[in-house]
Amino acid sequence: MHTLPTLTYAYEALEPHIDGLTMHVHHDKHHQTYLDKFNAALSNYPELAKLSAEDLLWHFEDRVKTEAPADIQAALKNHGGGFEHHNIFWEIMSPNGPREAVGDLAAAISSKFISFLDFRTKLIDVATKQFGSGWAWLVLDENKELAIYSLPNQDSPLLNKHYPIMGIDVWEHAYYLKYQNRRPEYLEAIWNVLDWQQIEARYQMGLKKS
Ligand code: MN3
Repeated sequence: MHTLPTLTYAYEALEPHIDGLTMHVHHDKHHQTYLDKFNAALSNYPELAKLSAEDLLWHFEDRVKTEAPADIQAALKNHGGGFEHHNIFWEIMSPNGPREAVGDLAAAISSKFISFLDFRTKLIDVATKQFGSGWAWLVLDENKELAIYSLPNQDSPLLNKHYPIMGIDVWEHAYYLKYQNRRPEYLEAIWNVLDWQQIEARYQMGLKKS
């Protein structure tokens, strides 16, 4: 059984940028529901249940598609994606941490996107333009190159063996209580709570992932 991660900071710790009520509902209700449905979908597939959510999505083609029927595949993609994406989301935010890329990732971003500011502008742009629900991602692609794109719903970069370094949730549940329809304001505010030490750690993990 997969379990809900406990936040390493208080629900209110990201205020005023991300409010405590949104964090409560997002973590305790939305994330919990993805988890419950993910575990339910795995209940008759003990071999798949042994994989981490990351590995289950990473090995979707060679494991899930050969071991589970279509309806279970769909549930694992949607709820496994929803579960893992929120694990990442809580991990890459904190009340204090460097607010710009550090270490090897800082160098890689400068090399790929000219500057951190240019990268930030591009990521906000794809997040703004994602129609309806989804996520904007910074990933390591199959060539271990940085790439930016958005995906709808809980479709995961992991399904294409792209490693998610960081992602911004643009489902309305991520911002509607505080920002209502003003997604661009949320997409500006979130940079005040992204923890680039944690994101650097994910970058190092992504470089090693195979
Ligand atoms: Mn969400």
